[in-house]
Amino acid sequence: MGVVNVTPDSFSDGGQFLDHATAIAHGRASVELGADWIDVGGESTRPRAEPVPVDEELRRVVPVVEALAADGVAVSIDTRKAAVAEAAVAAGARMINDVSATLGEVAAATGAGFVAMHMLGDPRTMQVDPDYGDVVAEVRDFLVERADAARAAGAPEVWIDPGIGFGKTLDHNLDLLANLDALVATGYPVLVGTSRKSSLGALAARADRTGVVPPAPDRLEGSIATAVWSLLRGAAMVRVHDVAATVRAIDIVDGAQAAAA
Ligand code: PMM
Repeated sequence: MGVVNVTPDSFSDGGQFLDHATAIAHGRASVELGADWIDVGGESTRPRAEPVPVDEELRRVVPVVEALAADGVAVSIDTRKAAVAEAAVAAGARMINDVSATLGEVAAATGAGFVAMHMLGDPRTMQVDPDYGDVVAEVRDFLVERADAARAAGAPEVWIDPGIGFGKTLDHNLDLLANLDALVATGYPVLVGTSRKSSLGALAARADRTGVVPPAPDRLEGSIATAVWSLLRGAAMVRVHDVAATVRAIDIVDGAQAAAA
């Protein structure tokens, strides 16, 4: 799943694709490079981000969804707002990617697929001392409850996502990645998004022993390593910014696995 953030302020690519034509071109290029889905979002959910008014979010995403869907691209809409999800599905989006995991009934009513992601609190406060007893069990139980509800309401296709970086410390994120099998065992297809996230910056700084945290666009090694790791541990899809490099890495590992079989 390739990311197209039509936002001025996303931590990973803010401002790069705010212009509709640039966003559409980036989505098309990502499909050419091997993305199966394009995830279009108009509201940054980075830590401490302020909410975007619904009219502004609609203005950002609907033309992009419409143009990509008209090309036959499988588009998901990354939103927490029912009105944006409905408008995006009307414009051709086939899946609602919801970091608040509250739009299961909208997915059911519109016939779109649904991604339920786990987040502790909301983006304004989620990184203020996140605390869990057992992060893996708590995230899994939350996701199963939301996914079951969406399925019972009639959503045709339901995914779960641990929400790496959404109200989690580095250790929480690593625990979730190490125990993805607990999510896979639920039977719901698992989506994982680690791409360019701050935990990868912290790990890169540790790994190269300089202590310098690379900026988001320079976290490629960690993004690819954790994408491949997630797929090997049973995730069905990864949400990434660097589509070409990730697809190449996946192809290489696929080839090695085929040779070993
Ligand atoms: N991460 C971001 C936004 N949306 N959706 C899902 N399902 N999973 C994620 O991990 C996720 C997401 C934040 O990253 P961005 O600002 O680069 O889009």
